[in-house]
Amino acid sequence: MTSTVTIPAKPGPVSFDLTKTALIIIDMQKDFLEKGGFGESLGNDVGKLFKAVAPCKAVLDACRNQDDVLIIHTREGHRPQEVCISKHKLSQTNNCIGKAGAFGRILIRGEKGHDIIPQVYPLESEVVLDKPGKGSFFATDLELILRAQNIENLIVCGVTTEVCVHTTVREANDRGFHCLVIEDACASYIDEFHAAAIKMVWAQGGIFGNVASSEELIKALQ
Ligand code: C5J
Repeated sequence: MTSTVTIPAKPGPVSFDLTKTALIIIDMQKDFLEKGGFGESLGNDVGKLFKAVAPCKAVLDACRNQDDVLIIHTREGHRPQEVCISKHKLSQTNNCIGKAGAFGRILIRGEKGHDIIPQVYPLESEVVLDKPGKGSFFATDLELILRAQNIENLIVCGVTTEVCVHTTVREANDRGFHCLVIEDACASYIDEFHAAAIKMVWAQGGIFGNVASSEELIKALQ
């Protein structure tokens, strides 16, 4: 039985063997999507990210229906002892990390705001990856997991498009993984950054990967 699906995408269609494919959902955490968290403390309108929630959930459900697709959720955050945030201390505006917010200490592991929003909450069987940086490969065992599971392709959703999604796609591309970014299942606080980041993925012959809509992916999986 073949498990290969072809998905219409930019700049051209992609064929993925689902046994070698993982869905990676980036940082769909309260700290980025809800008021009182990290995103809002940087002055962003967190409501902007909500348009990605329904497409992200639809993609997650479609992948859950495929027994073969490995599902990974990432969470950006730091240890309660704040020993792993030196990079953020370099920034004048990111210094809210560790401070008390509406959902506990901002962007700290174990706090309410660090957790994933209920709409796309991980199942026990799914991988949850805590990362201290923007990229999902930096200081995590993601590459080990993907290589051990013979994964070659990544379907990528989440927030924010130009920061953690893009950094992860760039890291993955350099490691030889084929990324398919789901445009409407990603979002940014800044509309033009989302548009530019998406175009950067598929432009120049798909320099970082391919881009499809959630509808295109879900139809191909049916
Ligand atoms: C940011 C992220 N924007 N998940 N993190 O700091 O994109």
